[in-house]
Amino acid sequence: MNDIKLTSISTTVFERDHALLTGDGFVNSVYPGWTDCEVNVVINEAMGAGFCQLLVTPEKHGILKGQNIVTQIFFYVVKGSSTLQLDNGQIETLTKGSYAYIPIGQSYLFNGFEANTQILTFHKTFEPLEGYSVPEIIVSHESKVPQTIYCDDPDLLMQNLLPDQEDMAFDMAINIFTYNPGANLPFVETHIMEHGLMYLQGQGIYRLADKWYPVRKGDCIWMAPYCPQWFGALGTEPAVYIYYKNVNRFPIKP
Ligand code: UGY
Ligand code: MN
Repeated sequence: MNDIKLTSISTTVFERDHALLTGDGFVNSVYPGWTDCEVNVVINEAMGAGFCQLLVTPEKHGILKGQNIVTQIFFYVVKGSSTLQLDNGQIETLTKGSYAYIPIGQSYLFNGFEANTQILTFHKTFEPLEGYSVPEIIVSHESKVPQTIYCDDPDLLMQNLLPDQEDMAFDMAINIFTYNPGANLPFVETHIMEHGLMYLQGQGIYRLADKWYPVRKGDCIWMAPYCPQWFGALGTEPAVYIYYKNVNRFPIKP
């Protein structure tokens, strides 16, 4: 029998208040200043989001270069490695699990990529807060960030990659959430904050609004403000995702 390929099948879902982006529908875009790389705009204002989430796959000689004027960028190395050069001439080597937060007013230059490097980025227009200055650059690695117990459940472990809870200057949080096998969110969350996330490991079931989706490593999700959300981990290894959340700014401007 002939092997018939059904090209009309996709696991991607797009709803008014959430989306599941599994990568099967990605079509490359171009990002000015980023050369010799595949850029997938996974989440963007065009779909109703208040931020952007990109997945970048650079060639070895690719370059990601830019200057942040009104939009801050968080870079996370999903796999591979690269070099990052900052405004002050400082040069950093980033490996899997490394991250760099580049605030407004700063430029960046990533190059020297290892083969098959993949970089996840979150972009948010910075909202200044009276009495606070713009945050500083942060370059670190997830292994340096302690895991804390979430909602009194020792099987739910949270890492805050940015110091948004100690410093109101930050208007975005980027966290890594680890669920031990069988662990789940203790209730269906419904909140003003928005999320963009990517699975780094494992699998489970995500409830978004009134729908239930199987999710696994590599999948990305957008959750609009007030989208009811719940996750339960399945399988034998921990389920891990990195996610964005807008924080520290009351939605009504003074
Ligand atoms: O921080 C959060 O709101 C997080 N608990 N939400 C989520 O994982 N969907
Ligand atoms: Mn949430």
